[in-house]
Amino acid sequence: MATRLWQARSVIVIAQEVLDALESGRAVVALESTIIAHGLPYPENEGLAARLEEKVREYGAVPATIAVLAGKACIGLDAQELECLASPESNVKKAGASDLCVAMAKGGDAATTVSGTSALAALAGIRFFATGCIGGVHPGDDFDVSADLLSLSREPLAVVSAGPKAILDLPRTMEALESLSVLVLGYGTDELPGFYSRESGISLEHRVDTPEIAARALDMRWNAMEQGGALIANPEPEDVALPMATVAAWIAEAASAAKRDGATGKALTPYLLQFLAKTSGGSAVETNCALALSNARVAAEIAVAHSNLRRG
Ligand code: PSU
Ligand code: MN
Repeated sequence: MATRLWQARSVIVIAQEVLDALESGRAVVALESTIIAHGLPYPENEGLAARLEEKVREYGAVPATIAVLAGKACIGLDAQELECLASPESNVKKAGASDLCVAMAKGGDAATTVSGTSALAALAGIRFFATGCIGGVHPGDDFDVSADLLSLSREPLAVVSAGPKAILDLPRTMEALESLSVLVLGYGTDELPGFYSRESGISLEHRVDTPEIAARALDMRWNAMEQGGALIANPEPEDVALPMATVAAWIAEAASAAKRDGATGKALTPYLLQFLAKTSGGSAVETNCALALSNARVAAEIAVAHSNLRRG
């Protein structure tokens, strides 16, 4: 109801195709914009923005990329808006859930992180969201905890991700997810995927192997139990996975460079990703794009299974 009021005031703009799909119970998959504006270099980011939407459509769902543009919280962007986000000249801010209202009040542009995207997707009634990897607890600073974790706990959304980013302290991130009562579901795996590599050495308690079982578990969680979000941990495709030891060496280098250059707070994750893109000679970017596309496919498949279940 509240969303409708703000929609009427044109503060929250839901694309017509997304609105029609939501109203008729068809599958919708939210996509974030920070991975485009801050997570990947140009022009790979521009190509990925369009391919993520195509992938969602290919598997039968409607894509809704989310961002704040000229102060409007947009749920569903057109091709031109996607290009604008990816442009190196655009200089958009990075917005988590708590930053959204300021970007909206000032009429600014902001790319939304997992937490920012989740807040807006949940407002619109979207239940599925594909990203690359979520944020979490940064090593060496137990207070640098991404707002992504609290959003996962709060919003009834399934976020499909290749685990938390390998730049993080993965055991502490898993502990934080547990404390926040976030369901972590391994998708075709018993091990938490480690972003660029398929392994992390951390075993998962829950595993599902089909979109139908995932959809059924999520439906119980949200509709029978009235509980919050879930992380669907989907390992990247084998052909682009990088060896864990190589990635660990790059990350150690990236972390000391970040310290030297004083990259902290919101700038830290984009700094580390940019460093890895360079140090890996582009293979980190290739893997990041491939895993994001694989997550878009899985999110669409589960969203379609969930829509079929609800329409029964
Ligand atoms: N997945 C990627 N690349 C990214 C991100 C996700 O493959 O850049 C973004 C997401 O928007 C996520 C953010 O929410 O990184 C985490 O930032 P921070 O650690 O500052 O919360
Ligand atoms: Mn942080």
